[in-house]
Amino acid sequence: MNDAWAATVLTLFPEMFPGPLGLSLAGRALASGVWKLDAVDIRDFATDRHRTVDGTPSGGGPGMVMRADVVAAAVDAMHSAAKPLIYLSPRGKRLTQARVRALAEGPGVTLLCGRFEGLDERVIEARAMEEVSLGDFVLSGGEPAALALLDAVVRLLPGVMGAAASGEEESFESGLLEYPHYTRPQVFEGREIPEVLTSGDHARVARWRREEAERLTRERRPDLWEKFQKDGRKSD
Ligand code: 9WO
Repeated sequence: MNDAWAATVLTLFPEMFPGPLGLSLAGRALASGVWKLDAVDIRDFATDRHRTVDGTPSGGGPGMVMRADVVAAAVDAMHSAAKPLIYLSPRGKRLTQARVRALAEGPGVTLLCGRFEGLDERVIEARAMEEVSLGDFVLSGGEPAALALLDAVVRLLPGVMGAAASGEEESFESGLLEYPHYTRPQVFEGREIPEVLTSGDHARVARWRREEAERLTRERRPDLWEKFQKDGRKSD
């Protein structure tokens, strides 16, 4: 399948991939060629016999820094300019569902996973990398974030999740949190399924779900609620 969505991951731990993405729906889509994954060991681009990829921080301080020349060699060998080049970093722009959808609609992505204290700043600048963050926390490396980003994108690719994904996306695309979900048993530890959901009245169900999504967004994410109201006013 020539036009499969193609992910290239540059990492010091290629054995971390596909990891969980090799299972379930993403794994089946990978096996059937809906998407492609090439996990590349940055260490293969080291130039010395010790395969050195890092150095002590200039100016002193803890940890080690990934060398610009080695990272640049890996990017230049493996990255196609037709795809976004993303460095997973706590400093990055927060990933949103809209950006995930945009990535899914493109040809693929090159993801750069840092380790140690991160990359020499000069390679981030020289290769015009886009820094993306999944949230305000620090992992031991970019790989878990890369796996999460790829999961979010792959589930949106045609034929991977079907209606479930499109249904769920509406709430995020509309800027609201997901409404509550229920299924049998009818009673769980004395807690009933809300009557409206077993009423058979689809209009009432849709109204209840929208109201719940708005209530949860107001209560839990006032930032999203404020944006939703502004966007709603714009589209009025
Ligand atoms: C390591 C370190 C060691 C000693 C003192 C300070 C230190 N800071 C770091 C550090 O921030 N390492 C990062 C590890 C460098 C970039 C790759 N790593 C990473 C990416 N951690 N967390 C992310 C990440 C990526 C996307 N969204 C959230 C977090």
